[in-house]
Amino acid sequence: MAQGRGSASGIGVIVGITLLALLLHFEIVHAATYTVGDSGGWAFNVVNWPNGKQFRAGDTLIFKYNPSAHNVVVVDENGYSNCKTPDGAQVHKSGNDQIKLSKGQNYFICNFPGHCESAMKIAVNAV
Ligand SMILES: [Cu+2]
Repeated sequence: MAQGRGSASGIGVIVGITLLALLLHFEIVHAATYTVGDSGGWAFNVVNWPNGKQFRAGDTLIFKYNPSAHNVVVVDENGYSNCKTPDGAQVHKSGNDQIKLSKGQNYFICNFPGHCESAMKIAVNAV
């Protein structure tokens, strides 16, 4: 009797763990990772790279570049359009930065002099 109840709750635990694993797997499948610029990386003229792609909030962008030559700055729409770095902007400079997208527009520029003006910037809309 006691043994029967024990194995029944054992099955319940296994079913629970399986469901949890499926849910976690589902989450992983639905959060994508993109290398910005594909094989060219984060570089001049990367501006059109997001065109035609569908991004979701929680997706991760990986920015690969030589950190002595470039950086990645999180900016707002004005910063993106005018290549201006807002006060207190988040600056990434590892050369291999992983940044999660927020819902809505996400703007990134390289703020080394002249780089943003050379189309080293992207605007990514995440749904
Ligand atoms: Cu740069």
